[in-house]
Amino acid sequence: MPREGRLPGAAKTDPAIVLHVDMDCFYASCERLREPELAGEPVVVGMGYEPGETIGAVATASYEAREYGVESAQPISEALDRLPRAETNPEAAAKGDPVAHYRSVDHDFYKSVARDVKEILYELSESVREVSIDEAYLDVTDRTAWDVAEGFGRHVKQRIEREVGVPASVGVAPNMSAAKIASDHDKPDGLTVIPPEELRDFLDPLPIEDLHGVGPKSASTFYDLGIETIGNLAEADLEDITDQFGERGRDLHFRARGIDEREVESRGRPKSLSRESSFGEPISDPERTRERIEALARAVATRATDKGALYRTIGIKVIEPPFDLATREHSLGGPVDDPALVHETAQSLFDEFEGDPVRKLGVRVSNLSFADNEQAGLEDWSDVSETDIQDGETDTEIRGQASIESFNEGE
Ligand code: TTP
Ligand code: MG
Repeated sequence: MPREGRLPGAAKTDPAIVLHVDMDCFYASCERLREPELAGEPVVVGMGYEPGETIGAVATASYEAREYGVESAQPISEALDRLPRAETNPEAAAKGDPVAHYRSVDHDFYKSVARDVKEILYELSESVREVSIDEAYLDVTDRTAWDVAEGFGRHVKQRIEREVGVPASVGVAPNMSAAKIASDHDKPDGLTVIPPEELRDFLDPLPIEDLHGVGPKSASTFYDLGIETIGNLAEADLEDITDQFGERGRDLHFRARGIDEREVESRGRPKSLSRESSFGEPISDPERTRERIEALARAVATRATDKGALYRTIGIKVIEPPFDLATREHSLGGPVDDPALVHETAQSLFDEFEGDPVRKLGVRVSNLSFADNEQAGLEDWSDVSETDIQDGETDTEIRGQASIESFNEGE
């Protein structure tokens, strides 16, 4: 049976494994990196703040400082009311009264630390979506499997901690929206894994504000509608929600139901574009493999055309039972945008496997070049604010249509 919200056929694409990394109290953790004596101490990093002054706003506070009500965007003067400066209040510090260490934002230093973290992330996946200095999504579908996803997430955290020295929270889930919720779920130093079959049960009881894209304003509109949890939204009538929130409401409603078709795409130019899907049971019927190759080739070629990408190499990936992976590719004399050729080449590369039982098939174009020689045309939906979510939605629709068309085998 197709999963809720998916049209027949589209359900055959494997659930992705998406990992979201969000560094803990990032600027404060960076300060601790160069001043290890700040470990375990309340630390406040101020924007527009100069040492000894009371001007500026809190960029971030360590979790120890948050316990005293210090939070991002608060005026430094207010933070100082809650937590006086450690340096100028040695008696208070000696008595054990709460005090904090105040530091000014040093953006260049934080960027260099972030670069080291991102370098690790790029080693872990080809699809890394950076959304801010301390946050990124990774598609790790090809690097792990659900039954070992927790170990993989732990490995990511440990690598960052060991090689860079700053703590991260990691979420692993079948889509971007849920992965973001997962990384937030157990901060700091958290690791939350939500396998596909547990997604709805996980999301349902969470407060509606936990859904990314629901700020305080939207939350209060949701309360007015009697919607307090993500589960309430999932059960709500889609039309009521779009009446209130427009198209953005549609996205939120889908995400509440555990559906988010956005793909994790690296910013800038992709190195390759691929599409793969698996068969429930291994199949060897040439008619069915041919149909599937045609659908995958069409999906990949359409994406390339949409992005203005020309390709010089066309390849396939074949997984035979139990898990034997084979790849074949063919390089052309020059870059092309030729959907028929993608199909024809993929099929002829598959000829040697025809008749063998196949568990999974993929088609890839690589060696990409871009006709416009510009970054423009690549979607940029950085998923950080309530408005940005609308961009994501456009993309979802385009992708949604592509996959419905491509995988509509009527199974
Ligand atoms: P966040 O990831 O939002 O916050 P954080 O990493 O400090 O804390 P958390 O453990 O909850 O993830 O933002 C990353 C950095 O961006 C943060 O360290 C400082 C900066 N920032 C600001 O400068 N101003 C702000 O209002 C916020 C929210 C963040
Ligand atoms: Mg963070």
